Amino acid sequence: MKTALVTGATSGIGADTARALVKAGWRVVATGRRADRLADLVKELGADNVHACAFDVCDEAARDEALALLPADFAGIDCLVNNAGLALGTSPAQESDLAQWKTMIDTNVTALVSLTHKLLPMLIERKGLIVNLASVAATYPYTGGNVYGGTKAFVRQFSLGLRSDLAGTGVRVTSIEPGMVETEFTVVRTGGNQKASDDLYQGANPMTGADIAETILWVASLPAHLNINTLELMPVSQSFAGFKVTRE
Ligand code: NDP
Ligand code: 8X3
Repeated sequence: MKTALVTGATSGIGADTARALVKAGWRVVATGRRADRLADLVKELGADNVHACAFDVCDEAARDEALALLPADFAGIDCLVNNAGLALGTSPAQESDLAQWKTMIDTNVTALVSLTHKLLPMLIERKGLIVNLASVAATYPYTGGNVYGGTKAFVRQFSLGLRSDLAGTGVRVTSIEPGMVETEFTVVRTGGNQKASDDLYQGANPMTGADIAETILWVASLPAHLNINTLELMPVSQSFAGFKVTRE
């Protein structure tokens, strides 16, 4: 039985990834700040299958303390799903809040890099898999995406760099790059505005957390000689717009 550590398993893509992996026979270490949500997940999926590990990914000491207490059955990590992340704000750069920018960088970049660095020796030993949640925002800029898009471009390029460095180790690395997925993402981004979130997804038939979870499970289930480098997904309703031209 293999074990995956999924960050951000208290909602959205992470929670559904934990569900999909457990259904396919994996053990899951589920992490996130909201301990009550993790407890619900353990209740739903079973304590033999899921171990809850509540910590803020930005707090390395708390993370290390929690991971040091993993029971033996969950202590060997074969797959790291770096999913915890967020966007804050949709303002143009010149009107953005620096504190929000720093929180996105701390969470989406620094914490992801730090956890990856911590688990790399074990992942190499076990010829494991790293799945990083980037975004279409890594590749396609949009107004108000500024630092969020920058963090996701980092995640994408870091994933590809890891592939280069890990050549010969048997460790696989995949950057998953979704477009619009209806989760708590937009509620968080708008500071708790459920209506803004509902309006965004209304009539758009967005992807679901389960759609992305099934994709992650597929990546994790491929034969050991096969690596998906990057995988970009969108709902059919989402596509590309043209360049913007401002005129004098
Ligand atoms: P959700 O808001 O539903 O889930 C985000 C998860 O990240 C939560 O479990 C949250 O847990 C966790 N998280 C955030 N900050 C921290 C922190 N400091 N410490 C620990 N956990 C944290 O959003 P999604 O499921 O949509 O997002 C998951 C990933 O997918 C993100 O990286 C996002 O950027 C990416 N993504 C999302 C898309 C979308 O359209 N929804 C599209 C492309 C990529 P808690 O609050 O309990 O700590
Ligand atoms: C989230 C997708 O398009 O809102 O990563 O940036 S988008």
